[in-house]
Amino acid sequence: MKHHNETAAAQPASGVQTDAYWMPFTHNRYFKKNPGSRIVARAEGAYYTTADGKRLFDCLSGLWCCPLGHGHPKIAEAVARQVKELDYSPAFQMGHPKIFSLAGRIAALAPEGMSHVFFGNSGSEAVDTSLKIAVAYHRTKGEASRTRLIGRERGFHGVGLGGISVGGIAPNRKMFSALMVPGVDHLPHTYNAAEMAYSRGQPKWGAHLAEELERIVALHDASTIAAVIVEPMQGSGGVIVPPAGYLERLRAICDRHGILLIFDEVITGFGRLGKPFAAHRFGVTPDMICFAKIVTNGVIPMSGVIVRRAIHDAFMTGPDLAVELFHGYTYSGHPVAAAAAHATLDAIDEENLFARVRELEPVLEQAAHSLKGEAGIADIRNIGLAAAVELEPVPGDPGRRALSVFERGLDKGVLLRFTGDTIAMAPPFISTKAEIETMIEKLRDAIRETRRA
Ligand code: PXG
Repeated sequence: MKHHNETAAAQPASGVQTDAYWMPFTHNRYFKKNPGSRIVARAEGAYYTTADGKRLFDCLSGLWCCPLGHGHPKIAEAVARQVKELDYSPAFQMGHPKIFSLAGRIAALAPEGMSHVFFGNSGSEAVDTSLKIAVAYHRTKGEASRTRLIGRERGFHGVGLGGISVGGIAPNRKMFSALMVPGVDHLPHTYNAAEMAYSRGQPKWGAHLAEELERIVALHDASTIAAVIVEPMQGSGGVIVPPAGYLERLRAICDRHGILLIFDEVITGFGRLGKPFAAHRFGVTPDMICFAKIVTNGVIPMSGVIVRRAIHDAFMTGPDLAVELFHGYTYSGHPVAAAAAHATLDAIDEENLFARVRELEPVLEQAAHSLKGEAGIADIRNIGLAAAVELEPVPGDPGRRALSVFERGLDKGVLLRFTGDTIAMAPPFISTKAEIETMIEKLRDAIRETRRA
């Protein structure tokens, strides 16, 4: 009898046994005490259905990765067909047609001069790959002393050892400090509430912060620095938009000192800012672009690094039989991921989705900024189809306010994303104007209720 009761207690209404699964970036104990509407059963278009029967609007397009909507028929068919035709092909010393053509397609979408693509499976792998290529590149060029990597405060570059080293989010770093890549320095982040609160698009203040790179170069000497890596728009850090002129200055300083500039476009790549890449949106071409997420609409994991021709060519020396780069993953260029990516890029074209993002950007901007003046809001910012609402923390209890808003959102049919006390939204490209406005009205109600509670 006792045994029976214990089993019943551990078994939530959804019938899902939650114990064995150690959930990533999740308060496991709080979640498992009451999963409520947080077990997802199905998804279609811009909506999830939870195990307890709620319909939730997908305010962050999955985790920024499913902007074409769930269950996209073209992608689903391409994946099903590929599994039957060629489910796997060895990644090393072999290739398959779809991955060669996909590399060409992605290079063609990238800014002029970026010509070759190295594939991985996650954003974290793309980032670590780009850092390794940067250091190895300088070595092949006879500048083996260029090993230092420069990241930025508040940056998120995944959870690999390279990514957390150049990343700038303390909780992701502090437990692992002994494992950090040596010789890393950080630029200051560009957020300043006093100068840029409630900015729409790029803030006007802050381009001068790029000059901090000159100080870092002066301190360490350019001959020790391999690369600077930044997210053109910081996503996980809370939709922090680059000040006008800032990325241009970073580019100029890198050029002056022979330092490679890496854009981590895991979130911004493939249309989140209304152009293929943030590099296009901001008119700044880096030396490498990391991508992931949208490339397959989140259906099958895939990531990659796009490099300038000169970087690729620097490795293509020595005897023909030599392996030029000792790096790669079992699933680099997986055929099913390649099929999903081709179908995703086809659908983006056919549905004209980059233009759709540009159409929806002012809708989201208008709606999000209409929250200004609600009690308990500290800032609202937006660019492309992304926005963040920063809430004033409950004194002495950081994160509590956003969690309450998130939970009330679930009751109202919106799946919001919160980190700290920031609510981030990046709705699907296929959203309607009305859906975006409704999302914000539900957020407004959730914020008001939270204030009253
Ligand atoms: N770089 C950037 C810029 C990212 O945003 C990664 C690398 C790592 O990707 P993988 O595929 O290894 O997770 C990311 C991931 C959020 C959120 O809510 C953001 C990410 C992942 C999960 C949640 O902001 N970004």
